[in-house]
Amino acid sequence: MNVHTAIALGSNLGDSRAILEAAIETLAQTPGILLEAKSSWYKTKAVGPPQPDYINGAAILRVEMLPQLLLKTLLQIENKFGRVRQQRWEARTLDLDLLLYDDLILNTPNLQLPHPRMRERAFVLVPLAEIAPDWIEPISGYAIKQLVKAVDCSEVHRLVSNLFDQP
Ligand code: PH2
Ligand code: MG
Ligand code: MG
Repeated sequence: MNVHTAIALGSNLGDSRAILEAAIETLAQTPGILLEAKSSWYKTKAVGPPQPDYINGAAILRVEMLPQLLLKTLLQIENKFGRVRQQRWEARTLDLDLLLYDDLILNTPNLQLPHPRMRERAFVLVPLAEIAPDWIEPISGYAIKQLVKAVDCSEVHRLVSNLFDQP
C-alpha cells in the first residue's frame, strides 16, 4: 500500500511558524509517512468566529496507512504540540486536517473525505494549489487549480521563506 494524501496545516496560537515547521519534521519522521511536498506558509485572516490570524500551509504525503490510522496519527501530532480542544473553531497551536486520500470518498462520523469544507476555503486551496494543482477533488470533479479560481484569495498572503531554508 502506498497512498497519495493531502493535508492542511494551520496554527494561530504560540510561535506558529516554529510549530508548523516542527510538525512537518515530525510527519517526515513518522514511520509509514513519506513527505513528498510542502507548500510555502501563508498568513491568513481567520474564517469563522473572531480570533487571531493564522499561518496555513499544505503538504502531500505518501502513506502506508488506512485513513483512520492516518487521522489518529495526525491527532497525536496535534496533541504533541499542545493542542487543547474545548470549543469548535477556537485558536489552536496546531491543526492538521486530512483533505484528500487518493480519490476516496468517505462519510463516517469522525472522518469525511474529501474534507467537506476544503472547496470553499482559500486558506486551504491556495497552499494546496502550489503543490498539487492538478489533483481532482473527487466530489466536484474539479482540479485544485480550478477550485482556487472560484474563491476570494485576498486574505491569503504568502510569507517570505526563511533565508536559511534550503531551496
Ligand atoms: N481553521 C478553522 C477555522 N478558521 N481560518 C483560517 N484562516 N485558517 C484556518 O486554518 C482555520 C480558520 C477551523 O479548523
Ligand atoms: Mg481545520
Ligand atoms: Mg482539524
